Amino acid sequence: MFQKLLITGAAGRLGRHLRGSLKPHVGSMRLSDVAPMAPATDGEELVSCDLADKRGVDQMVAGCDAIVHLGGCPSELPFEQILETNIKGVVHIYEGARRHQVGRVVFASSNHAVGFHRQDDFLQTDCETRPDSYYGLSKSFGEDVARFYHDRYGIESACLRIGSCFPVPLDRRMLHTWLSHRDLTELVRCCLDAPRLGHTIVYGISNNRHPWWSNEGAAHLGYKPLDSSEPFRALREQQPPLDMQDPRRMYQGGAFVTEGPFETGF
Ligand code: NAI
Ligand code: 15L
Repeated sequence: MFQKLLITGAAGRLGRHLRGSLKPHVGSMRLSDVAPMAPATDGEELVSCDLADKRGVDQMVAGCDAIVHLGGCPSELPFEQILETNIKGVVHIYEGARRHQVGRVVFASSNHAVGFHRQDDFLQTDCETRPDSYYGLSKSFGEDVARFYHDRYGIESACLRIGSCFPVPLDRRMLHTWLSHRDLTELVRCCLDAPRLGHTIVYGISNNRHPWWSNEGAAHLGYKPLDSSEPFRALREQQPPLDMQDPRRMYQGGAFVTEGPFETGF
């Protein structure tokens, strides 16, 4: 069991959930965000920190022995914003891990690292990345940062290509991509408990009936999802389907493949 787990993005949707659900699995937690967080309870410590601030991140990481890195922009934005939060942020986290001998990082990557694969493709964990946005590029970059810090410094990582982690699937696409909160916890717990992690890529999905992704390549984690999007099928199929030629229906990334361009910085 890790003695002090750092969770970044702890004020966010997934962070708030994992803050509660991971508690029994770790000694104590350091919770960090730029946004306000609920007051600390037993075994918790709060640190306000901008991921773009290298020195601040370095201090935040000191004294932790594992990191769950959720912080950053969760959707498409102009490049300059993605650069500050997601791209600099992930490098600062791994630099902190290197400097303070943190052995294990769980990185919230995203399905948008592979979002320009077609919806009729079935992807393995070692498929080509095909980012669908600046956001997707930042996640694909983060996966490469994780690989570099493993090859060079031996820091172990799990890069979670999370599908759609919401209380329930919200639309037809999410019948394929949904990850329940309970399965998210189980997946992160498996990544923290695995005796050997190396550099692992794993899809964050529940046991959905028609998935686009296989976790065969990450079987060593022992992740066994308990939930499925199937009970929501009838409800979500009441929504009208998109046209077959609509890029949001052709590609796995859905609406992300059509976001932008952002005319900034000219
Ligand atoms: P969220 O937006 O609710 O949480 C992200 C948190 O990061 C926020 O609390 C925000 O204040 C913080 N943050 C943003 N910029 C920051 C900065 N510069 N410095 C410090 N903190 C900063 O997003 P959510 O849904 O909880 O996602 C968490 C992570 O999981 C994100 O990295 C997202 O890309 C990833 N993810 C989430 C999916 C989902 O379905 N919720 C799907 C795929 C990936
Ligand atoms: C993501 O990466 C986003 O963070 C999340 O808000 C959803 O949009 C999700 O992907 C998705 O693809 O449904």
